[in-house]
Amino acid sequence: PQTIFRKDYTPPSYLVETVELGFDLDPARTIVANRITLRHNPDSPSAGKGGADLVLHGEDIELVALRMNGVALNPGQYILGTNTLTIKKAPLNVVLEIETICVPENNTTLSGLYVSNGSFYTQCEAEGFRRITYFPDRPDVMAKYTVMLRADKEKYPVLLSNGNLVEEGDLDDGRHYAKWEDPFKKPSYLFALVAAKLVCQEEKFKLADGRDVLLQVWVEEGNLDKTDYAMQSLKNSIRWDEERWGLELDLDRFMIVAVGDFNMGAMENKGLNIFNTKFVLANPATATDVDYAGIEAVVGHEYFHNWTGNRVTCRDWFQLSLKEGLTVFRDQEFSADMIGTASGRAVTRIDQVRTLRQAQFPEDSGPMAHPVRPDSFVEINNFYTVTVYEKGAEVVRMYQTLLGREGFRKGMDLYFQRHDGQAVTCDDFRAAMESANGRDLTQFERWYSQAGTPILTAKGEYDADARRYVLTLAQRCPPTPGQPEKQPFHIPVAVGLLGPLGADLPLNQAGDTTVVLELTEAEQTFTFDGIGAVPVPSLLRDFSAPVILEYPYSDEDLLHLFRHDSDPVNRWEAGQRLAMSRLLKLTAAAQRGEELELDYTFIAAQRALLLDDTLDAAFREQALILPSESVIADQMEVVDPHAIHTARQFMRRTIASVLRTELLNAYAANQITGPYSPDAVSAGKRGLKNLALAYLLAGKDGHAVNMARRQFEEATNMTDRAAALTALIHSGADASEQLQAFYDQFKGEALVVDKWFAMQASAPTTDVAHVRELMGHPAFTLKTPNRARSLLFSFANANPSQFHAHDGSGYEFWAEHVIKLDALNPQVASRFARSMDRWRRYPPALQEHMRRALEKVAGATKLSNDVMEVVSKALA
Ligand code: BAL
Ligand code: ZN
Repeated sequence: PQTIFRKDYTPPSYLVETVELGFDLDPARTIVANRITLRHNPDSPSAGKGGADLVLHGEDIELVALRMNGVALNPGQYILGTNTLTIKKAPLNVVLEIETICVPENNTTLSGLYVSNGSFYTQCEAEGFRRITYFPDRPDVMAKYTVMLRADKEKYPVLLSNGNLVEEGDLDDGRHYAKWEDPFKKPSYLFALVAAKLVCQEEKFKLADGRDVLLQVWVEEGNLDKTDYAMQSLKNSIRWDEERWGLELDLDRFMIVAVGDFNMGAMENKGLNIFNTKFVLANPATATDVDYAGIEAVVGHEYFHNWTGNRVTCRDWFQLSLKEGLTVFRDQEFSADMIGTASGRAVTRIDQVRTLRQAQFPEDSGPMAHPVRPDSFVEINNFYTVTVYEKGAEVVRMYQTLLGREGFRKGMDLYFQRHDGQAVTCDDFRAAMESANGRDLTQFERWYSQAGTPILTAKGEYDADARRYVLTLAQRCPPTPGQPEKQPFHIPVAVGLLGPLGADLPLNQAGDTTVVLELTEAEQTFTFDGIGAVPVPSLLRDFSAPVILEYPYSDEDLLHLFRHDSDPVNRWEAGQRLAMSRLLKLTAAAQRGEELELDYTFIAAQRALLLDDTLDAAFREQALILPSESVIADQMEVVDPHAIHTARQFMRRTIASVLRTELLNAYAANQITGPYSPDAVSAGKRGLKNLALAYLLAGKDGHAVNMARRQFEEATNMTDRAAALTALIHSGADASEQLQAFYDQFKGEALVVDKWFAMQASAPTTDVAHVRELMGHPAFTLKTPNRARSLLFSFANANPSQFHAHDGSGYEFWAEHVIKLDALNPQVASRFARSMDRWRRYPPALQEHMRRALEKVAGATKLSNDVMEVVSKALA
């Protein structure tokens, strides 16, 4: 496979002015008529040469006819490559008429035009449009689109595309048509169509400028009762974008469509967002609090792309984080603002930190490590990563931390002013931030160009006579593939100092109790005067930079921070550090076969937290969740998944038995009566209650089993029902009756069946044989990504002690299914392939099994570029 490099970017030879697409939709044979007007790009390298080669992309489509400027071209006048169509020495102005055929019903890749449950949907980002028609399929070619859809009226009563509906009517052969016009120029990756049997919830909505817009949420019949939250989230998103950023909806109509077969979470096609059902459908009976929060975030995310992604798009795919990092940051801020309280914001921030540690830090130190703005790729679909998205969002957040909210907003305003309607780069974004604030952010660029998680070390010295505290900060960043040496980053480090009684000390004349230090060198010292007693530093408040912080905290320091830090994120962090140090010791003891013991200090701190009614339930829940097995694994030189599991289970069991009374009280005190509401306070209470239940079950408490069974039966919402069932299964209690009842009740709800598979796949008692058995269940299919993820991914990523079985059977299972999935859907297969990224961190015996499994995949015939890139980088 060919590697594509960022440094090789050249502007397109031809620009497209208009695109007129005609679709005769038929699952077995869809005819696409495409009329494009192009003109030679005066800014391309071929300028002034009287024309150039016109190269169009195309994949898996059959060319039927080709005309240029009204004249049919015969095969001698163009070159049909595997995935390109080239017209040599084309004139400066070209009208191309291209007719192609594709077969949507055979398209299991879910990229391009495909069929899901009998209806047509598209997915074009990143390079799916070329699977629909020949086109210069790159984001810097922006054009205006008109789309005519024709299809059988009974089977496909709803015909949707981007922009505004300008005409519709019947044809004489049982078919009908709809014509759509998108008034805005867009890159081809934002094209979409839907031809389906759907119903919608719709509403007129008034924008800030007084215009009325039509909002629609389209779903399959029978799901209309699950669209309220998506609609509410859409309205909240529109309002929030107006209020926080002054950005208004630019279309008369905005549509969301839910589809059951979808590779990603959702897609921001202009005016026609297509969503995985997972991020649209919810009612209290089928969706959990986490699902509701996901819907709010993803509806927001896709809507916010309308400005950050669509109006201003990416010049090339290396710039993906320009739109994704920024839009994740925007959706994070949206979710936080929707909660409103400072403690609620902190809980969302803790969740973000957890995701970074769980997924991004490991990526940054593994074989697929890449900068937020990658320098090369084989398959762009492999770069829709936690680094580009979540670390990218951290990079955007750091601008705001460095420039302040107002300064950041000025930068955003200037970015839109300069680049509306353009395809630009991460450097353009940085330049807008610089110009709007009169700041030099040259060094900040390294966050885009250097991969790896920086390690920040801190040392404090207190001089009692001088009443002075000196903080020394140093940074280093480990090597990553292709980047052996790193230059210092520009790191905002938010710092507070806690006095002996736990109060924040004033840090300057102005009395600020948190200051943002800017670390730009390999090492720097910062001095605080007027400090009356030896302080405990609260470093990296609100997780002000995506780094690993090393500071020689004593247990006393951590307990002090855990009890008193005014920054809730660092309060949580202190608890995680206390837990982690013990988990690592317990893991080592388990490896040596010693008896395990947990000190009372730690449990006492947990007890105090559990009893502290001044804290929100949501925060207490976060603070009681122990670091996950994979986060513990990340702290170990050589990972022992079995010892980690033993240690963590021991800790949960011990907490459960010592704090039984407190947990029972928390369970009782956080019951909610009345109708279900997904608001943060209620969700927090359910979260704490259900965590208490899971602990009690982990403690092998017979009474807890009955409590969980009762909760399962009496639950009035999915959050409580699924939590009870999961806790039962994961504790090893007999839950066969409940599992069957759950399945019988919800077998018609695909998203709930996904949960049913996932909770079993992630149970520590579920081994490979059991997973294979579950694959034989009539409800299982590899073809639907959500279903494949619910069973296979959950097993490989959320059940480490079984996936890493000593005999290598987990890895054999992995190899077999990477290959099977790849034949259907390379994007999904390649995600699954990444479960083996960290194989070199395991003991030699496991490594040997893993290497064999990787080699088996690498040696498979007809492997996609997607999977090939992942496994070859893993083996390199
Ligand atoms: N652009 C792909 C899906 C998303 O990030 O919204
Ligand atoms: Zn996005």
